[in-house]
Amino acid sequence: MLCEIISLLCIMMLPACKGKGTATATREEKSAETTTLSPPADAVRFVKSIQFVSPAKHDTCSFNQEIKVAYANNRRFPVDSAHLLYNNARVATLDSATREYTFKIPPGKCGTNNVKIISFHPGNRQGSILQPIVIKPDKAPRRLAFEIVNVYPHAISASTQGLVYHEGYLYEGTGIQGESTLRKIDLFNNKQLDMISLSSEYFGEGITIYNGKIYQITWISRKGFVYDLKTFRQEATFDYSTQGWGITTMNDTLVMSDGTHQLFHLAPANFNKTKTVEVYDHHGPVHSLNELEWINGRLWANVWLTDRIVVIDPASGAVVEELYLPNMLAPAEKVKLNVKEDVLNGIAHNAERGTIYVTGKHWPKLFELKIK
Ligand SMILES: [Ca+2]
Repeated sequence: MLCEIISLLCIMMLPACKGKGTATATREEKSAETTTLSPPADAVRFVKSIQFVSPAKHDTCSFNQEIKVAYANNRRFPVDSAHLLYNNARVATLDSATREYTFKIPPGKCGTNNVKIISFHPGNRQGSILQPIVIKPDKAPRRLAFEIVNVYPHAISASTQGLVYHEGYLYEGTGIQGESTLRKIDLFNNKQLDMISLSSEYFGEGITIYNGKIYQITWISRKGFVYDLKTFRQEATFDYSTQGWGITTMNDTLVMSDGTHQLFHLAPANFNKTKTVEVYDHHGPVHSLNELEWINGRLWANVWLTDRIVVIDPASGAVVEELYLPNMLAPAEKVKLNVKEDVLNGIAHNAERGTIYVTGKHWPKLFELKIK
């Protein structure tokens, strides 16, 4: 009965059906169901009448791939017709004899999407089923070519977790408990202009700049800090519910990674989560997204423990380009690093020069790259 009632409410609330409203209304509806002895003759009655044959829950498809949707009905409920919906938009109306339909997945968002069927039965009865499926891009990312246009010294004390270039200066957030800092660097004169240390309980992670403030997140403390850009004076703290890995500014939105394949949109004013984007390439979810940078309409992300930077379409979450940076350091430089920890991390964008800066944890060098 509960399923029937939830189905009823989902249909009543089309096109969007989720969250607290359903639970509240369910109680009201349950009450109505038990107190009404004879509903009006023309009222729609919602029944558990159909089930999916395909796709299976969390089946994976690609954009532009054809998907066969098939369903079966309970013999007690012959079907007059049915609507097939994809993400709550109607794809087709099926007649009484048709139980399957094939359609092409339109380009949209990666990750979880929904197929839904609403069935219509004699006696003003309706059924409804919903199946989550997983969608990934249909194309491999384009591999970017690059040239190194400058090499700068980088402090080997810095376990780079966040990197931003802003109005002539490089800002760096570093990690490790007891060693975490925020730094301002004059790259062109090889001078560290400012540095503050985080309290030893915090493992510093990504940084970004928005509206004259620096935002710095921490790994597992679920605590972030807001500093004045010029003075480095801490002005506020904020909380969030996930791990903190990377952060960047996308127009008026902060975007944060937590080491999974998800990116979270956060409102700078209150740090409330406004959207979640799932990042996929043509193989599947891209896990371990780390340091971030917003460059020319795309989100760039280091993939933790790899030499790979992925370039993400912010709307769909699809990895559209990728940059591989192996062997940036000479063997003599690499032997001084902890190979398991001191990986490529840190992306900053110099919009005036049309270049990007990359480095790694405890790397002795920072590279300026031009993408070809
Ligand atoms: Ca960055």
